[in-house]
Amino acid sequence: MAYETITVDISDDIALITLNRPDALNALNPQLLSELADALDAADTNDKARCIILTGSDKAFAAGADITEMADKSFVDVVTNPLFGDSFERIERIQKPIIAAVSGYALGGGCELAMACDFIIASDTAKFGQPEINLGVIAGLGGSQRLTRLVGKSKSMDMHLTGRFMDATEAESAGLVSRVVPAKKLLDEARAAAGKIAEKSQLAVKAAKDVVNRSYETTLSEGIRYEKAVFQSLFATEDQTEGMAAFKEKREAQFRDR
Ligand code: DAK
Repeated sequence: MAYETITVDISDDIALITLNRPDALNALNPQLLSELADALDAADTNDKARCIILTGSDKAFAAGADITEMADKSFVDVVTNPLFGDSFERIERIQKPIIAAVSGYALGGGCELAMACDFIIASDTAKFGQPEINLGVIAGLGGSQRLTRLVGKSKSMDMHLTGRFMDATEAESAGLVSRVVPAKKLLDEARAAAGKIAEKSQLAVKAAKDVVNRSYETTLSEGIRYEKAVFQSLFATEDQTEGMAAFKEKREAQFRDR
């Protein structure tokens, strides 16, 4: 499919989706989010993609929702015609792992998009923030909920109330990102991580994503109960038999996603 605001490259079992509105620092608008949701849906059902990387440019992962397209909206406009339709919800429903590879600015909706991915690998130039307060509004794509769960109330409040940016070092120590790498190595590192994931049984990968995400939605005891049931279900797969046999035989497992 031809996209105008993103590019998609599928190779080596990895779908690399790059946000591509350079003139606006990849600001999110309805077209971009809709194309992104379409591309993610396509990758989710494409056997050639076993892991997805979402990235932007060196200067910006995404500098937020497009302010110029929002500026003239009224309360009635945003209530009756939600800016992004159901695109963000579609992105949140993707089953394959999505790694956000973030360089430069990830602000407002851009930070929220990165957090909606499964984990974030940041370059040492990355800057995260929820600066909507500077525009007289607040986060609108889950930032108040996801950032708070990731970094705790104090730092989340700080970010949302002052609008300050967090650099990559702070983001790593706060738990917002999983690792920080030199900017030049960002995509290599993301590809290496995606490659590792692509080698695994995709049944186990899907299950792991599912149970970790469940921890955000439920109590500890219910989450543990759910994890146990999903764990047990994997003993119905050939990949469990193969994975454990390979360990015993001291060889690499050959997973077949069955
Ligand atoms: N929107 C539109 N254009 C943007 C943009 C944005 N968010 N961010 C940058 N640009 C544009 C700039 O206007 C500029 O365009 P030209 O003037 O060249 O035409 C170009 O990108 C380069 O930006 P700068 O010249 O400003 O570059 P600098 O290096 O000087 O500064 C910056 C980089 C990232 C610090 C600065 O651009 C900046 O502060 N940008 C705005 C960051 C921001 O406030 N982000 C939060 C946006 S509000 C919703 C849910 C969620 C949301 C909305 C609705 N619903 C559910 C309905 C989310 C809201 C937000 O994200």
